[in-house]
Amino acid sequence: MNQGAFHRSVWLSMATLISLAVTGAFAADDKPDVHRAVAGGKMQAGGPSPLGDADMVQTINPKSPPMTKVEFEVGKKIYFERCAGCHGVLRKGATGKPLTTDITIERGSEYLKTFITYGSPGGMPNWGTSGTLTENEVDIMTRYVQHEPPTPPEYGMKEMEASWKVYVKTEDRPKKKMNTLDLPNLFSVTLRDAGKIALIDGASKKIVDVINTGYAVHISRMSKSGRYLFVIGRDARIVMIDLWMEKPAPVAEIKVGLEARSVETSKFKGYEDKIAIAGTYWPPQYVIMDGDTLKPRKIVGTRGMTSDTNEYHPEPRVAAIVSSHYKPEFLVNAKETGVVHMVNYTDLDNLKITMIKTPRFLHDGGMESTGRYFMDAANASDKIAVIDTKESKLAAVVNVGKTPHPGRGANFVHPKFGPVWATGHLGDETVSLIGTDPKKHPKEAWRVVQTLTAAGGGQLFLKTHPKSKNLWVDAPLNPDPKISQSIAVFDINNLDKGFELLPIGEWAGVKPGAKRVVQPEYNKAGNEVWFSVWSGAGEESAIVVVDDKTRKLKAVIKDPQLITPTGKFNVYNTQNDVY
Ligand code: DHE
Repeated sequence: MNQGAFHRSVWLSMATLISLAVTGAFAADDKPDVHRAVAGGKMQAGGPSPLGDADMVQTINPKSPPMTKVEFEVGKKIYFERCAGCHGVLRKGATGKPLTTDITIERGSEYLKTFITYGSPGGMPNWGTSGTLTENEVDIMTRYVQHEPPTPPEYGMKEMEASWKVYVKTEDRPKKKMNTLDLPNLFSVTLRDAGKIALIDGASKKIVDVINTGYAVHISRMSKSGRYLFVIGRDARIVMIDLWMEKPAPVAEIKVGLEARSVETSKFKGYEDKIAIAGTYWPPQYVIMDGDTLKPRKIVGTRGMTSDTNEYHPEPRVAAIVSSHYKPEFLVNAKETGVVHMVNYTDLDNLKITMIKTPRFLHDGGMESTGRYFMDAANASDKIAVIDTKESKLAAVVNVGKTPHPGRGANFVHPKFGPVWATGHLGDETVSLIGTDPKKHPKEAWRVVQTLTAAGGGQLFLKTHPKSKNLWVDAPLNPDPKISQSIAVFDINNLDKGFELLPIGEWAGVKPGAKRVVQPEYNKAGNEVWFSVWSGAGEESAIVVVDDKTRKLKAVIKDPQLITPTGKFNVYNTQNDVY
């Protein structure tokens, strides 16, 4: 194994292990119980999939080892809680290997049991020896994966319409802002395990409101005008909040599927706030909605052929969605097929979609500084696809480190190479800087111009601001608490000097806990950076605010309501793609 591959497997398996070590979701006794699989209240890195609760049919295959209905239900629950994220709902494989019955039955029970118990250097966690699964549960999983994968139900227009609620009709909403909040400097903070978001005022650092949103809330996005806030949870519930109301409150909501991660709204001139879109992991599809009410208008499935081998994939999950500034289009990542759907939203009856071929396993990404090129991470392919939103085509594919995970990435002007966009990596300690100016710096464009060494692998997000000289890189999934509880900060004008490691978790002054430092986010002025100090649901968490210029502690936001804060979305920066 080369050094990079070694690092990757160590980081990935270690990252999963910490999450399992702190999860402790399974009690010591051996009795199978569907409900014990729920991670209730304890900490998890990835969120458990809500699909485990969906009704599915057990198919009996005479070649598979027998299992009772109860055992099958336990297996299903554990599979969706623990395995589906990597191996896929239908077990076709993604980050993890395929586990279809043609493979598993041939491998046989003994082989599978060893694998599940001890894990593998390739990233499979040691579910048995870590104590996460009991011996009996390992046995159940060994048999479960030799049965046909049950398929969760479809979810179409009928179900969406039945879930759709408008709390305040468009005509009954305020015609102007009715509160004194400084909206551009308001933050929407994900309170993941509480199923809520907190609105926090940027200047006073006070919680203005806490709003129920959905199970394992994932991201917030802003409408182009800065008025509407869209929040989506893993349960695919979208809550649309009107920030102009006297007290910001939900005005509409909908459940768009059984499991989801992404929501976005139209940003092209003339279409501001008009259209919304959400993508789902299950069913594999996206839905276009009215931007003011969330009324579902058009559903598009992503099932289809893979970009490289042209094989049918039944489950291309929808990962990041971004809104074009150059055309009335959304860019939708179909993860497993490696296809970006550029969806023109001007005529939903005669829908035009440009299908862009990219490497497979698209996950997250963001715009470079001009807003023309979408820098799109194909994470398990270790590549960044560059999509030209003006020409609607692939501009380049850039090889980066192991498992890039940029969030939306970070844009700054490199003192030597001009404008660059940066991504960190889950699988190694590097940060790749890619040149993004094909006009003035053609030699550097779409090339890694410099690779920085940050504190360690397990990075999730990095951030800077047009007014800042700092690049902040987190590593919340690093196995070493010294690293996961700190932030690495680079001086953009002196990148060769290396990073300074700031002990943000310690600065938070919270009670013992995982204290993972996650997702730097700037205030509107670009002179403060906010970090979540993320501990378990029953533990104390906080938000730490650092002065960008001095890199000194400015404030700690603590409140019993701040349960598992993770993502933070400054209204102005999110609205205008400032990152
Ligand atoms: Fe995320 C963004 C998927 C786990 C915090 N996450 C995204 C996006 C996707 C995604 C597809 C991009 C959305 C977009 O731009 O439209 N996340 C997933 C997963 O599939 C994964 C790996 C596993 C899971 O079970 O969900 C996962 N994510 C997590 C976490 O465990 C994090 C750290 C904590 C949490 O809140 O759950 C987490 N993800 C975030 C955040 C963003 C995000 C904060 C938005 C970053 C930004 O700056 O835009």
